This record gives sequence, C-alpha cells and structure tokens, in this order.
Amino acid sequence: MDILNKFSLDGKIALVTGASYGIGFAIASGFAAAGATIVFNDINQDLVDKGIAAYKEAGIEAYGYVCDVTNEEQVNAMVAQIEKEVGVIDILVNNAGIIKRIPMCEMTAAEFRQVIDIDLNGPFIVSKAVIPSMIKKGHGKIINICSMMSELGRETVSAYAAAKGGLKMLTKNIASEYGEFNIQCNGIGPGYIATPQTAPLREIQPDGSRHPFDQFIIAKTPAARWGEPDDLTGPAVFLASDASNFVNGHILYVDGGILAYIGKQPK
Ligand code: NAP
Ligand code: GCO
Repeated sequence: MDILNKFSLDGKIALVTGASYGIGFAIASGFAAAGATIVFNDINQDLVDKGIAAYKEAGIEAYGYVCDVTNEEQVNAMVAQIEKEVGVIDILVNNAGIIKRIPMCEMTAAEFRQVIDIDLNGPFIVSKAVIPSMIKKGHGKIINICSMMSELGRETVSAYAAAKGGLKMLTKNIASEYGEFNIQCNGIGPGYIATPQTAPLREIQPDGSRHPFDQFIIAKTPAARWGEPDDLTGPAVFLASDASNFVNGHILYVDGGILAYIGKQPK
C-alpha cells in the first residue's frame, strides 16, 4: 500500500469560503498542492479578483465567486453555478468568519447577531447547500474552522465564542446526521495565527515593545510562537483526504499546545 496516496486530493473539487487571503487561502493552497481543484468565494468582486491573482501567482488556477455566506439565495446560486462550471463539491471548508472585540455589555444586539450570522449561520447555510450533492455522489468532506474560543472564553469576544462554540456542536451534529452517507464532518481549531484578523493583537507598541496580548499568547503557547496559516495546511489535507475516512465529529486543535498548557510563570 502506498500510504501517501491516502492523503491525495487528486480529482477532488474543494470549496473554501472566505479564502481570498488568510487561513482560507493557506488551506486552499495546501489542497491544490495535494491535487485538488480550488473554488473559493469572498464577499465582494475586488477581494475575489485579488484572490484569483494571488492564487495565480502561487501557480493555482482557482475559481472565484462573489457570495455572502449569510445569504441563502446567494449561496444556493453559487453552489449551482459551481456544479455547472466546475463540478460537484467534494470538500467544503467553512472558513469565512469575523470577530468583534467589544465588552459584552457594550455590544449591541445587532453586533452580536452579525458575528453569529457569519460565523455560525454561514456554515449551516453553506453545508446545507452542498450536502445533497455529496449524498448523491456517495462521499463528502466538511471541515469547519473552529477556534480556541470553541473551548475557552476571554474578555470582549462573547459573540465570537458563542458562535465558535456553536460551530463545534454543529460539526458534531452534521457528523451524526450524515455519517451514514459517507460524509465526514470535522473541525479544525486553530490557535493564535498571524493573519489580518489578529493583526490588532500583535501591533508593536509606541515604545517599540510587543503588544501585551502578543506577549501573553507567547507565554500561553508551549511552542512559544504565533501560528502561521501554513501550520494548518497539513491537518486540513488530512481531514479532506481518504486518510481520515473514519474520523468524524472530531475537532482537531492546531494550537501549538495552548489548550494543554497552564502558561509560563511570569518572570
Ligand atoms: P481573516 O483574515 O479576517 O479572513 C476572513 C475571510 O472571511 C476574509 O476574506 C473575509 O472577507 C471573509 N468573510 C467575512 N465575512 C464573510 C461573509 N459574510 N461571506 C463571505 N466571506 C466572508 O480571518 P482569518 O484569520 O484568515 O480566519 C479565517 C477563519 O479562521 C475564521 O473563521 C476565523 O474565525 C478562524 N480562526 C482564526 C484564527 C486566527 O488566529 N487568525 C484562529 C482560530 C480561528 P472580508 O475581508 O471582506 O471581511
Ligand atoms: C482573539 C483572537 C482569537 C483568534 C482565534 C483563536 O481576539 O482572542 O482573535 O479569537 O482569532 O479564534 O483560536
């Protein structure tokens, strides 16, 4: 047996949502390296165009679509267009997401709802759109991008933690409800990754020192570093491939050990 073949994505079509840049772009690039055809969406044409150019620069001919994952009509139309222009989606990564860092009692209900809508309702809407064709095809892989906040809370991220905690359980429920159709649904829980979403937490201070939160994360991470988007590509290829056909309803934390560690004692 050539065990590496189990990790091949040759002939597979992968949709990664919100993947013009950041974690989604890295995961899609890893899928391409494993042989998959890459399809992605983002919220406006400018981002999609920039994404297509970035994929092209990386030697990847990606298909890009403008679609807001919270809009069921747009999502259903996008999936139908993908199936017509590219083919049936074999692998879905629900990556699109936002965060709002506001103390809960200062957050409006509208702000809370917006985070839940994108980070939790979005994965529901897109998964619901792709599962019927996966059932017809006889297989499918769904990977939900969860978070440390699927397990832990912290100040100012109430909506995000609620969404990512819900996404963990949506992952387990999709696994439970559709496992019999040879669909595996798992999550990836990244630790703290250096992307535009976390840039505010890593800003160099006026005195030239590292952001206090940056120092905190370094002390909380056994690997003593922020993750890079590329750290997620191997785990994502594993969960998208035949190598994980009996892994279902699992959240794979790719966090450098944060969840295992009480944190380094301050000097
Ligand atoms: P990012 O840099 O902010 O990228 C998020 C992407 O999602 C952007 O392209 C964004 O487009 C897109 N998006 C936002 N709302 C959308 C919508 N309604 N429909 C379609 N696309 C939408 O974030 P990231 O750091 O790469 O994170 C990607 C995922 O990983 C998110 O789910 C995040 O919660 C999760 N995550 C991140 C970290 C981390 O440390 N960075 C750790 C754990 C989990 P716009 O530019 O237009 O907003
Ligand atoms: C924050 C960060 C985190 C990361 C990630 C950790 O403000 O705490 O943005 O939420 O984005 O989700 O796994």
